[in-house]
Amino acid sequence: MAPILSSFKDDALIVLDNLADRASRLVNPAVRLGVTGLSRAGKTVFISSLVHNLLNGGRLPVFEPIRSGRVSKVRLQPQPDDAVPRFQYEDHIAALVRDRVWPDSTRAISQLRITLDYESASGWNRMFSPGRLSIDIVDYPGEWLLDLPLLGQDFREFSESTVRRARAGTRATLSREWLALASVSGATVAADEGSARRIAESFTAYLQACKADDRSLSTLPPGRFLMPGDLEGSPALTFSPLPDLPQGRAPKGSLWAMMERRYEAYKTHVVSPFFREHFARLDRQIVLVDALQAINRGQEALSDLEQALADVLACFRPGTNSWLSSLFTRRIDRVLIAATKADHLHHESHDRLERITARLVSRAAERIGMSGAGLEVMALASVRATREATVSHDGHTLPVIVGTPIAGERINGDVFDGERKTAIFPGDLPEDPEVLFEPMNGHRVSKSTEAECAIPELNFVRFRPPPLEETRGGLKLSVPHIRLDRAMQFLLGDRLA
Ligand SMILES: Nc1nc2c(ncn2[C@@H]2O[C@H](COP(=O)(O)OP(=O)(O)OP(=O)(O)O)[C@@H](O)[C@H]2O)c(=O)[nH]1
Ligand SMILES: [Mg+2]
Repeated sequence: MAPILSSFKDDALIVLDNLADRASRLVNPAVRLGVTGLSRAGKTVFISSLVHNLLNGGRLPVFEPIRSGRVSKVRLQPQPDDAVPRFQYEDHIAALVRDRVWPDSTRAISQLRITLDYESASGWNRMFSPGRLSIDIVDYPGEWLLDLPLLGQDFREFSESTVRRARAGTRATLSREWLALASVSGATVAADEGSARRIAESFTAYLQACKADDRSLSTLPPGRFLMPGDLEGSPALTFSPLPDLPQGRAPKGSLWAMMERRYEAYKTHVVSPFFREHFARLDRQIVLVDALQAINRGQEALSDLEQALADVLACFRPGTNSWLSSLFTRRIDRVLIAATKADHLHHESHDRLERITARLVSRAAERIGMSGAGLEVMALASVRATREATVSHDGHTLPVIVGTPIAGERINGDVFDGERKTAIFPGDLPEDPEVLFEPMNGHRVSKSTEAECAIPELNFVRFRPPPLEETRGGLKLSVPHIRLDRAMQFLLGDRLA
């Protein structure tokens, strides 16, 4: 294994960055909160709602500094890093609150600083602390995080692990064309731009097919192949892992040598700067997971998500022997894994969603010694788009959720116009998470065991963001949520103590 990054240069840069951060914090205390998750997991909505609730005195009873009334002033301030795009809070919140549409997808890193003036809870601290904390929120794609392990893999290791996964399960069908093309060309043929591009395109098409596949499949690295941004078409993105590499080194002038060089360029120019400039400087991290979607898609999707989360967690708590641990004195000391969009379920199922999410990360957390302090799992909705109710049906009382389906959504052939409300029975999650993880349980054994064994059929409808309630005086309240305050308490509470 070649710990490419553990060069003196990178080490020193990270240490210097951290020292500079620390020095500026003596004057202006700040905490860097990373918000990540795969695309569409709910990052933009989470940050918008969190900031809106802080700025507008939202209902945050579990967030102690707010509950106890110690926070006197909250405001947005210019962010510390001039080279990073600003998180466009005003646009996103206008979409959510004014237009009642979900904000547009965002494809790159962005940052926002929110500053709180507060009175410390302890008399001792009140004497010394300036009572001001800046929270620098950094929104970045989870796909970039999945790239970090590449820093510790050479081209051969990267090729082997990618090809192994491509030959297993559902992926085997999706990868056929790419693998055939890459095998026919052969690693040792002379390099030429045309075939390099064709193989790279075929590899990218395979990654896209995995992502689009309904049955399952979390994202695989390299992350920028799915979100190229301004790198589209550059050599650093025109490579592919190669199957069945022969022993020894890549022959000079071969396709293999060309791919290897470009893979290294990807690490140097894409992965390493992200690691150094952003990831290594975070203090706290929330990883948003669309667990409901994976549950709905079935067992293979769940185990795929479990694997992706294991890869993600390994970035936060590198083991003593790993390439990452040699690199930075760990700064991230709290990680929250949050299942989002819990408002698609009746509250009776929220704890169950939480248990399923905990099961998704428990094995990985144990393996890397991260269970317990520093890691928490919860189910939340950054924006609560539904209300709860009950309806009577055939003499039974059913718990339902009520909301306005997005225009064009269908339920049993009924097409919604974006104005009409409806009540749906969302379905139940199983009490025992294990049921979802054992392959056999997907097959219904007999009528009598169906109730215990069946994978739940969740009714999934996309709802519009809710209208904001008004006070009697006509004042709009803040965005409604589920357990957002609990997340804030875990991530930030101690820094405002
Ligand atoms: N009902 C409900 N839907 C949500 C919630 N959060 C996110 N969503 C839905 O999930 C979609 C994606 O949310 P975003 O916040 O844009 O996700 P993202 O992670 O920023 O996505 P990218 O920018 O594409 O990476 C939204 O358009 C909503 O449809 C929530 O708390 N409740
Ligand atoms: Mg986004």
